[in-house]
Amino acid sequence: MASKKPVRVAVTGAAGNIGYALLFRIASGQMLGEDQPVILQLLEIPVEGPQKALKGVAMELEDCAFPLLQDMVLTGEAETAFKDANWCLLVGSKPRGPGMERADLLKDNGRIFVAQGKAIDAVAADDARIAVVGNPCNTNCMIAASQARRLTPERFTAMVRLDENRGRAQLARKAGVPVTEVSELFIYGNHSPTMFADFTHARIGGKPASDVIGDKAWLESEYLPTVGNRGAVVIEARGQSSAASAANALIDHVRGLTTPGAVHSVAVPSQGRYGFSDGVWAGMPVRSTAAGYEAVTSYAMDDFARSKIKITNDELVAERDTVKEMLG
Ligand code: NAX
Repeated sequence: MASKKPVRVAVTGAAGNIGYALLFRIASGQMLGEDQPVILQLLEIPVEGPQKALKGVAMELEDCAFPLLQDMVLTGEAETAFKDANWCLLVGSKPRGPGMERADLLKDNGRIFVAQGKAIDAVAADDARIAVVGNPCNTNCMIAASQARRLTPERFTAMVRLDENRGRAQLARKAGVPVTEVSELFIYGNHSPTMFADFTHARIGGKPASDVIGDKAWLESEYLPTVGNRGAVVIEARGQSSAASAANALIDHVRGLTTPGAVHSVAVPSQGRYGFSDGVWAGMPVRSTAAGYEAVTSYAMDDFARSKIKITNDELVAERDTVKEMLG
């Protein structure tokens, strides 16, 4: 059997924590399939420490002797990392430092995504798809997409899959059932504590989750903040932000987008769906197709859900206003 043409996967922030939990899974075939060869194109900031760390990660990848890993490119140049890339996984970004305002974080990271959006549009493959993880990921994704003239906005997605996975796990735990019993739990809006984990349409064992849980107050006042603040609680416990679970969610995000028929939460250009402002990238359910994906627009939202969507939309609009001079 002739082997498949390798897929080029560019990963930024490759020597970081998420990178370390991610690259080995991509190279072993967990993201794109066990018969799909890959070439990893790894970007780190062009200074000695991160570049040295990147070499160490590459040595470990080599030492795994993964049959699917055909080649690796290690670089500090975005144009080299994204050259002919079929997938661009934008993980690297600047962490929020002590005393740093959120607006400063938005602007500092915005500059990274302006440059990377331009580079991707210039050199990535015609079928390139982009997944943004680096925070604030919805707005960074919007900034990168706004630089593109060749690649369409729909190709740029941001990750809310970790939030979906967290939301499913918390519902399963409360109901005392395996996580596989939870379905139709989708994330709307921003990857931030304002996100809306829509329990109103979620199902447990095929029945409405709210009937199975039978505790509306818990769903509204405990469940939503638990899912929304989970990242902060993990940082508090671990002293570092979620890395393995974030890498796992990115594997799920890409696998979902490459599995026609899969329905899953992805932050996409909202196009005014579900009451989100046109032009922001908002989490919502999408159904993957052979050609890409289509948003699932069939869920009717009640007043409670609409009020939650308004809060997260207002935050996305405020973020967009903060970075408006960076939008190409
Ligand atoms: P780390 O600080 O461990 O790693 C980030 C790496 O990116 C560093 O090695 C750094 O040198 C590199 N980097 C910074 N700027 C770069 C640039 N311009 N080009 C290439 N590389 C660059 O962070 P890590 O824990 O790996 O998290 C990465 C990002 O994911 C952060 O922004 C984090 O906030 C975000 N997260 C997003 C999540 C989501 O669900 N969307 C959840 C997990 C995580 O918090």
